[in-house]
Amino acid sequence: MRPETRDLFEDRLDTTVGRVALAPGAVLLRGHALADAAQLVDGVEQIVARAPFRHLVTPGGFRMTVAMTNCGELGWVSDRSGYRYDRLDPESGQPWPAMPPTFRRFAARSAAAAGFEGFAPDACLINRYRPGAKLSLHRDADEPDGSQPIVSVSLGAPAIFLFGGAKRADKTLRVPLRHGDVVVWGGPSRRYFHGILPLKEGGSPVLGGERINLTFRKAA
Ligand code: MD6
Ligand code: FE
Repeated sequence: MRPETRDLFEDRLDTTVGRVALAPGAVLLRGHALADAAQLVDGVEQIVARAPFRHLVTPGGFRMTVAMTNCGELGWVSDRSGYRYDRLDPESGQPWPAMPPTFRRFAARSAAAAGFEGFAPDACLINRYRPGAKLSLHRDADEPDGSQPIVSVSLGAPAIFLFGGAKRADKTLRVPLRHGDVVVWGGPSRRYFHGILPLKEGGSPVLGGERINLTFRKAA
């Protein structure tokens, strides 16, 4: 995209409704989770009762500002030895809570709406942002099958999603994500750099000012 075109696109992103293509294989479905939001939040509460949110440590030794947990057969974890998917919650030594059937169905439906039929996630990473929490630019590259998309659901407070390119230094698009928005992301841009800017205070009373993000993956 030429820089001028990109700026115009970015200016309009905040007010767009419906479906917006962000990059090849990446599509924003505005409000696609609104009808299921209450059920998703209930599910998260039940998961968190068994596998509480925790601040993981990066291989470099930094405590992440985002708190995380998982449901499904596999959960994403980080510690001093690296990043990986694990069948067990390292805090409890027990398997991660099962992925609720409503979560599975919602993820498959969202993927299909973006053109990815037959998506069967086995991992759901749950991120919790309180004001100030952020997620630095990263790539999701721990899933072996890059042909499978990631379905990402935003709940609660709004945040700015930075959507970059194949290289860390590529210019990033700023995408405002709000309660009920879904991003389905696969294809050529599946391993692009992305992140979340520090969450603002008082962004939304929904979920008491917190933001919850669910990312559904096929990790085995
Ligand atoms: C977030 N999301 O929205 C962070 N990764 O809180 C991600 O890091 C992400 O939204 C891969 C695919 C979609 C995502
Ligand atoms: Fe990611």
